[in-house]
Amino acid sequence: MTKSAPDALPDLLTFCDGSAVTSAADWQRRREEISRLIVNIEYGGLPSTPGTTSLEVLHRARVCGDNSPHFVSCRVQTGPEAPFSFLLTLTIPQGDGPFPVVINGDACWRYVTDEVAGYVTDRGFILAQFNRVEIASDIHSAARDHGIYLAYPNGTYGALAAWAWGYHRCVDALITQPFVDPSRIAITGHSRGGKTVLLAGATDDRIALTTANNSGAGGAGCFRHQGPNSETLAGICHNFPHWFGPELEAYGGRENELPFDQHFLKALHAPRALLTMEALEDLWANPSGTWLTHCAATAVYDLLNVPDRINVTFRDGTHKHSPADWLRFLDVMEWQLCGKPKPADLGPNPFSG
Ligand code: GTR
Repeated sequence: MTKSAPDALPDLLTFCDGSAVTSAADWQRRREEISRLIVNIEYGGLPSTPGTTSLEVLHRARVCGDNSPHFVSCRVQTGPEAPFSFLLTLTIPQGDGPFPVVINGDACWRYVTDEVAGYVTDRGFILAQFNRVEIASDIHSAARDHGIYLAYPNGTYGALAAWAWGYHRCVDALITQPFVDPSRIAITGHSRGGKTVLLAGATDDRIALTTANNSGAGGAGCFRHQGPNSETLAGICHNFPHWFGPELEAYGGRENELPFDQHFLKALHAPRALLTMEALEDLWANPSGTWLTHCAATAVYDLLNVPDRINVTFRDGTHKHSPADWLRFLDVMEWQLCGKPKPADLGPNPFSG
């Protein structure tokens, strides 16, 4: 599975000064240490939080006919010092709510078909979609001369952090709305969008469930353990330098010197619900390394007595965010946030046991 055994992963339950984390109160302090390390070194920090965020409704229509969900186009607007805005579309089920919400920022990929949107509203959930590249471009050579970089010029944050900030602003705006249940907000994204939601969920306690699909390197995948044909730290920094902060690249080939690995990012979600979804033929996304970060992060969920809140699923097949993935995610959301029973089938796991 590995070319050579990786050094042990950095211990989540030991403070930087060597003392042990033994209680939930300790974990809150350790969480701050961990958050500073990984968010700053890997992602270049986050853009600052605006003083205000508002939601302006621009258009409202029925999806198809009188009894169908509402399709609402909105603008998320930050202010007052650093005005920046982007579009958010809401597909809202019939009824008065308040409804749980699923936020997805991958509108640039258009894989959320009408069928998938219907799956979300059929469960009684709002689907909230935005296009993360409105916030920061995903062109590889992108200079910091556009979008959020103009409104929030300070810092060294990369595009993943800028996109994660977009999720945070959607949450700001949505929780002010009477038709939204602020205690049941889920976020989901695929691949680079999965890396984004892991960072967004790790840094915002208002998000009750984070689901990253096939997120790989810089997401759920382990830097120290490279499964066959998986993406390396050096490779991803070379090909996508604009995604990360400037410090990460130096760890290419020196992964064992990183003061974290991706189990830190996962553990930052605890005790909130986390689901990472992997595909067994998506070797580039390092499914076996994802299993390692999952196992390591469970230590924190166990400490907090919520072992069921962290889950990983594997399915056959390749890299995609398929309708079947959405159905599995929605089953887990109903389990984690709505009191429904645990789904009977979470897929095969060739790595356990
Ligand atoms: C790949 C990249 C992966 C993953 C993927 C995607 O080319 O190497 O890390 O993010 O793109 O986002 O589709």
